[in-house]
Amino acid sequence: MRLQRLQFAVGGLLLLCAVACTNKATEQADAALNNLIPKPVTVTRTAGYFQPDAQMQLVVAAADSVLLRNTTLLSALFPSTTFTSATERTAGSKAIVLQLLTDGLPGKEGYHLTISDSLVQLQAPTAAGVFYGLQTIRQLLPATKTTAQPVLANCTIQDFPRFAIRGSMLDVARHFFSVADVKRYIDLLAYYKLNTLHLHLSDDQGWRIEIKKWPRLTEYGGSSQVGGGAGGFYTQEQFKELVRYAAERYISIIPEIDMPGHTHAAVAAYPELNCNPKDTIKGLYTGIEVGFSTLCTTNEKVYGFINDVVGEIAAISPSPYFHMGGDESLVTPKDEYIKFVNRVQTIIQSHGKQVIGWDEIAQATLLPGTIAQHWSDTANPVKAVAQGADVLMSPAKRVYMDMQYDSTTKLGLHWAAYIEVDEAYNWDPAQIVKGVPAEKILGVVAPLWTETIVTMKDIEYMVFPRLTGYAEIAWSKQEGRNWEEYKNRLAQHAAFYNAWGVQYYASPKVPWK
Ligand code: NGO
Repeated sequence: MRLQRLQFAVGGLLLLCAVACTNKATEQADAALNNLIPKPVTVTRTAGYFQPDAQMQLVVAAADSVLLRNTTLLSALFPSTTFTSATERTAGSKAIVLQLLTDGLPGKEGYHLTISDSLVQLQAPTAAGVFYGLQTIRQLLPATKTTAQPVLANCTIQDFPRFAIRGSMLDVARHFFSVADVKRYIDLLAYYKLNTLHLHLSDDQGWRIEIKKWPRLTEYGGSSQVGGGAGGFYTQEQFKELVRYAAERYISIIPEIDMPGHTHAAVAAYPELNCNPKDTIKGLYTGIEVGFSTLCTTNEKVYGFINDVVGEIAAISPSPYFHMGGDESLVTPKDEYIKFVNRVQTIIQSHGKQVIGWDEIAQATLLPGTIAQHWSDTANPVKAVAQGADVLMSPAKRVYMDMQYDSTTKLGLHWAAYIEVDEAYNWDPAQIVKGVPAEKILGVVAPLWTETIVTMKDIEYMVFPRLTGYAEIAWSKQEGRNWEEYKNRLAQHAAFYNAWGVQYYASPKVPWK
């Protein structure tokens, strides 16, 4: 009798937990559906929940190796014992089905996700679209993997990005960051459906990529950084590894070699590239002034050098783009600067790449396909558009993640603005420069310049949570986007930051839970 009562009590407790735990799981599932970032184009809640069981199947066409690779990501999200892989769903079993399907799906990066009691169906025209759908599923699940089965709220989601290029720029020249740091950065970009990492690979303080024909660029030019630390560089093999790692996450790396200005490290390594009386600095430069260096644009040897550099990088970089910098060449005479940009565009194109440059390049004659990246002077992107060029949006006042949040921020600079999290979110790329309409905007890239940024933790603090908002600006439609609604969704993303150990800035403007 006693034993019976005890069994009854234990059974009751278990039942209670089952109910309470399920309630917690369904509450989590409902909240997650409302807190997606970037916000999908449409989300329709339908009745019920998908509750995985022990026989759950993961269904994907075995012939498709890229899709198969995507599934490893998915298996990692659920407690490991639950998946059996199949090419066809067993009738009646619970399943997650990934499908490549072109019919009726919007845009090549879009996806369609339907969740019902027994089926999660993810369809997309490309493996990239499937990957973005998987990121949505990731956000629908608890940020920290538990041993209990998670629950998904039934729904239909239609989604596709607003802009083609959605990314971040990382300056690895002012301070060098290891391959491991860059990989972690790539992982964080992927979670928010960003598809571009622009690497700023050279500047006055350091040259960060091996060029076999010009070895002193890295041996000497890469051996220091701001403040005089050891610096560093990527070998071509390491660069390829970064490209591969990023590509698995549908992120493409755009390499930038900044020229003709921002080149002190190169001319320190090879003084014959210099004819600039104003660059009187002996040896390597470890300060943070800008605008004092230039390649000797009238010296033929310089163009041979550029051809070698672009050629070696183009050969290991699958991106269709090569970024030539072109900003703040303050000591290059203007007519020489224009001739230089005109000529370097042809060199880059001869290596099969489309040119990107900071917005100053719009003063030159842009070749068809050349893209201007707007950061400062609004006259420049207007000039670019007048020449038929597309524009990337990186306006310093809004998206420079090296700008301090407010006057109490210890890291960063504030020459362009203080950018609190709401300021970072509340703008429309199509409204930022009169004369540059949405159709001419190829994308949004949020740069992190690293004059004051030394460690991965520093990176994280300046980047998050602002980059989460930039990802939404680049992906989601403008209509209906507003800070008051967004800040509540953002608050929930602390769970992801915490799960990943991201040291984010806990802005007082966000109602963190
Ligand atoms: C400017 C400058 C960079 C600095 C950055 C600091 C551009 C395109 N050139 O942006 O060299 O690092 O500001 O905020």
